[in-house]
Amino acid sequence: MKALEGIKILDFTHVQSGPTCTQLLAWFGADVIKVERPGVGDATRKQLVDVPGADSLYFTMLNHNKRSIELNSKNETGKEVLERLIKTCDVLVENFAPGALDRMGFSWERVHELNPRMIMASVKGFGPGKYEDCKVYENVAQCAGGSASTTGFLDGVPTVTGAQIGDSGTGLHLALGICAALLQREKTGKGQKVLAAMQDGVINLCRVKLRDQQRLKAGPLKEYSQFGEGIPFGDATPRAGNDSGGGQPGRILKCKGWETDPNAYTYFITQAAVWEQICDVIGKPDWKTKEGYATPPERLDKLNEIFERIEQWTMTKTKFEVMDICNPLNIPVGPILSMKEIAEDEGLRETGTIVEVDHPERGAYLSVGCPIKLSDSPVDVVRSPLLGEHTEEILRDVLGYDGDDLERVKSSGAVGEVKAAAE
Ligand code: CAO
Repeated sequence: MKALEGIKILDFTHVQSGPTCTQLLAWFGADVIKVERPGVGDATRKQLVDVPGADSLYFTMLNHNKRSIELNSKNETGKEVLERLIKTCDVLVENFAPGALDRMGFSWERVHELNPRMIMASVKGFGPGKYEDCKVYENVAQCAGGSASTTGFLDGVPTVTGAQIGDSGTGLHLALGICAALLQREKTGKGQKVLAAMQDGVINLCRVKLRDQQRLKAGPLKEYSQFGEGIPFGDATPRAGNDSGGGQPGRILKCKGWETDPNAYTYFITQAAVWEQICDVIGKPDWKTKEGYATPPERLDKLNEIFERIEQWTMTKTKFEVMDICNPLNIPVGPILSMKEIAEDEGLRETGTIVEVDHPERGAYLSVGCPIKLSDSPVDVVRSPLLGEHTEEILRDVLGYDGDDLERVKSSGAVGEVKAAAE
């Protein structure tokens, strides 16, 4: 038994934001039917190709545990099949450019008319307003959502982050909205529209920076390094390098080997509660009681000096030794792990966060498994479907086409070249 068993998702998503959402729903047990354009499919299948002829990692890593049906939703028979899918499924998820679904003839009104219980969930770049018609990709959302202006160093340009907060972050928001709408439907019997705009999702994740924007009115942000450096604040939340986003000052510090290893660094947090332990570890026991160092507010204008001293110590240790020494003392630190180290991490493999998946075209590859663990709904990561792999299976078993009717649909050109039904 899986958490979302029995829920059918009509997955009209492509690229990253929508597919991350439906992949999560699939991992929670929903039957996710991915609708793809015949002969073409999700554009990411053939983007960033590393194994010629095989679906790319971009696609395979975002589309596990789904079934694929090839369907031309603009062709008459295709529309008929799509209508049947809408009547059969619980949720339609899409992240087309604004208006694309309406142009296909499947507005919310039409979908609701066909199936009043259906939940229609969309990712768009922007919510209603002057930008609602714009197409949006990840970095546009990071920029329009306040992330880029607050990421990077004070003397550098706005910077985007490697974490795909605009795409995968919005996919997460949408998945939560869908689960909430499914719960509400239990009580009302009615579907509803769910919208997750990428700009809104990024703003949500940048909440602490909007907090700081308002705190600026009360004076300089004293926990920002620039305060101790005597650099005046402007009228907007500045970029703060690797300063911690909260009330406990933190920095990225060099560790042993930093001269040759770009990831020989640790994040070190001078949490107030363990200040005494920190002073002992770095060989500055006098700072425990020294005036100007003993309490957190006194230390705010001396963060550069304090972190330089801590770094003298961390540079004598590897990032893992720093972890081994500080953890038993409750000092919060974290090694900067490279993607190579993450890929090789045995602990992450054991928890299923990193999984090895086999694929008929590309062989074994690594992927990120479900990051949310439900104790009564275990996740088995199943490889992504080949384009149209389940077309016949879905037409027959989900939609009930058979005999002449099935042949009519198969020969109509609406569903591409139909492969034999999977066993
Ligand atoms: N059968 C027939 N036509 C299909 C189809 C199918 N199965 N699936 C898609 N299409 C059509 C659409 O109807 C659309 O046609 P029209 O433009 O004639 O209406 C066309 O394919 C292209 O769809 P699109 O505009 O969504 O795709 P794009 O590549 O031009 O734009 C993107 C991509 C991501 C910029 C845009 O979809 C978008 O802004 N989406 C919303 C925001 C979003 O999710 N961004 C994140 C992307 S990265 O995760």
